[in-house]
Amino acid sequence: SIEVAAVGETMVVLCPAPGEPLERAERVEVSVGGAESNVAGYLARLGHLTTWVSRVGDDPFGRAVVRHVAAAGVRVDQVCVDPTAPTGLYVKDPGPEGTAVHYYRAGSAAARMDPATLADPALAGARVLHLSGITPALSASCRALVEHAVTDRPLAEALVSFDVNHRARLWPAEQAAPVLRDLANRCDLVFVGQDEAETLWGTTDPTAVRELLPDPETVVVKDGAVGATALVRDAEPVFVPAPRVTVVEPVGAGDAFAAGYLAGLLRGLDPVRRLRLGHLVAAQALTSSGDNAPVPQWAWFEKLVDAPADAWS
Ligand code: KDG
Repeated sequence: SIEVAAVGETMVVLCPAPGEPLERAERVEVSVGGAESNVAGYLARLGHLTTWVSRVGDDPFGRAVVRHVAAAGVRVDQVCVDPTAPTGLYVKDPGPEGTAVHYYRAGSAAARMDPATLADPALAGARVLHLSGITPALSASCRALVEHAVTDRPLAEALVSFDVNHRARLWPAEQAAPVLRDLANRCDLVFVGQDEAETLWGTTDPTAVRELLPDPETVVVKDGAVGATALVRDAEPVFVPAPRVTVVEPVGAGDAFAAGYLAGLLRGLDPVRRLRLGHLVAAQALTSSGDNAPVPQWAWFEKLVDAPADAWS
């Protein structure tokens, strides 16, 4: 049966050719991106039976999205095709100061997800339900879906994993901060970047973040290229430095990190190894362009995860 269910919107991504500002672009590259389906794709690659739960329009972009996610080895039979709303789209504008993002997703099919989205008994036995803070920003019904998922726990067996993923383009920090904190606090495992913790809650300190999020069993605070700290209930915080890599494009690295961590958890590894796996999968994403990088299979990671500690500092 299903090990992991990941719920969220996935969009077609348009990105101009390198060096062409969007405003003058004559050609764009078409790909597919969505935080939760990125996590699902990496987990499938790492050998976990994963399903992506979502909604797309009955349109060519919707079919492209579903085909792309399925090609990564993810189950897509929980994706509803909605003939009354379009598939969302986002456009990247890479510039010298980073990549700006323009969304065309208001009123999308995925924004119509609601609590019933998780009602299928086929999901009942999942071990992990992965959500992100993007979904509650999409619509009132999507927010109700996330509230339902974290409070009523429709997937009774599942650990609920939540990547805070604050998207300023969807909602400003003042609005998002209390909602994301409250939702995160009702999950079992939370991923948050220090940069977003700063923007949302005014702190980068892992211990202070933990004080704001006392309820989950585990909070993982990520400090980009530096490393990540796991704060597990009743244990000392553990920090694992990130390996040095030459970054090609950072988009999607957080999703890869979450997938690596979750794979370690599903395989019963300790927090240090979970963090190492997070970094190893993230490194794959950082060193390739696009939102979802091709990654090696589990056997490749398995060797590196047990490397001696000094290889990691
Ligand atoms: O997570 C990296 C991107 O794929 C993601 O940001 C796109 O789902 C996305 C969003 O809503 O921003």
